[in-house]
Amino acid sequence: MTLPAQDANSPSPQRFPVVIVGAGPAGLTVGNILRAASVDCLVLETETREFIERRPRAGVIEEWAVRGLEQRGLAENLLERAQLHTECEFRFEGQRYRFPYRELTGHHHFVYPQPLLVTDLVREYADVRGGAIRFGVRDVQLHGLDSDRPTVSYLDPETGQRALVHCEFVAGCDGARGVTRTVLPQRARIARHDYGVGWLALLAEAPPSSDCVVFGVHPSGFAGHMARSPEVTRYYLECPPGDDPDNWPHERVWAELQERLGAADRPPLTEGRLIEKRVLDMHNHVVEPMVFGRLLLAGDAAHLTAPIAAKGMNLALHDAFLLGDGLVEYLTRGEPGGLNGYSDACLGRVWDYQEFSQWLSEVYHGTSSGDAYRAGTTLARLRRLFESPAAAAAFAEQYLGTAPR
Ligand code: RFL
Repeated sequence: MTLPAQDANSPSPQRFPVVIVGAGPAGLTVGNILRAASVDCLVLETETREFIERRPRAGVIEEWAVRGLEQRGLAENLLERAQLHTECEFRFEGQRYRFPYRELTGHHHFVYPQPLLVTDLVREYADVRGGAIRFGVRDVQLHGLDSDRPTVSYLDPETGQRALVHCEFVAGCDGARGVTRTVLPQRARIARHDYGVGWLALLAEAPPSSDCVVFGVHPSGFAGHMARSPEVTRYYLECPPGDDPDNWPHERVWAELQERLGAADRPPLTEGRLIEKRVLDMHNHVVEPMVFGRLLLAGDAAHLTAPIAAKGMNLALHDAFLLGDGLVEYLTRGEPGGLNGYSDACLGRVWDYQEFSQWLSEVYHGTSSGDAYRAGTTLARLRRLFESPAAAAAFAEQYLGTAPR
């Protein structure tokens, strides 16, 4: 039975069939799918709308994810504005090697900054589909998740009062540091992997220095170059985990990028002001299963994937499609199949991407590990990509997320 929705501003307890905790790509996509089927839901978000519309993060979106957004009426701006990426380049031992994945497979990547996607999703959810959303909430608490009538409460930023919401399902889409992670029962299995490296994540006010993504595999450490727009480029530099960004002044950053991404036949990188500089420790985790009573996890709340393989937002969207569709089937037609199979259907792709991330991490970090044996096998792996069509095809399938499943 579906509970009738109420006004989110009402002081008395509110009722929504679904409460979605977190307005990232996962939560907003679930919300949009529910609203398209006229299922009421309430999204609770700790940050402001302006903040989530500007928070810089992902850029690379896989083709199947874009098609999934398109089928749900959520990709109009993306399809108009995203860049298509068809090749990437590896640089090692002073040489550069192009990997033309569209030529090999017929598939490409889309590049569309995450803040633009979030802006599109929040506008469609709140302004077009009339979805309820509360920004700036504090101290979200979840209760009765093992019952079929859970409740969610939060501190309302305007009144300072605790607001109570009755619901049937809670979608935990609040990222890797949200509240839903903290209420998991003991039966939750959390698998963790620490790569033991950090990445200095940089955004530079500088035009891209290559027409494709570039991966520099260098004895001093990995470096990455990714166009974000004609004016802004994302760069990464491998660094010790927990390093202080202040250890990386402008001159040091650019000297390391020039060295690690250098190639004999290429001019130096175009330098510019650094507008973001933060150290990310590379670690992953997976929560299994992704469903506990009436709490259903999606996206980074269930599985954190370090940006090594640019997969996190893609997985968040995959979960959100399955969760949104499953909730609609159940709440509008009483069919539980999608929800019952939700966790297993997500985890197949999650583990596949985790494995690729681990494989790629060795390629990126092996030569700088200080271990001559790992450095040798890393270079053998890299050369194989450009010498063996079978190795190239296998890499392309993982890189593009096109493996049959
Ligand atoms: P998000 O985006 O973290 O959204 C969660 C939302 O929940 C809110 N929140 C709460 N709300 C209510 N109550 C609470 N207690 C709450 N606690 C938190 C947060 O404010 C936030 O708005 O999770 P979601 O939706 O699962 O999406 C995941 C993606 O954001 C993430 O996987 C990607 O950004 C990862 N990632 C990349 N993924 C890709 O697929 N391709 C890429 O190219 C790519 N590049 C990246 C990345 C992540 C990066 N960083 C910063 C880790 C590059 C970087 C640098």
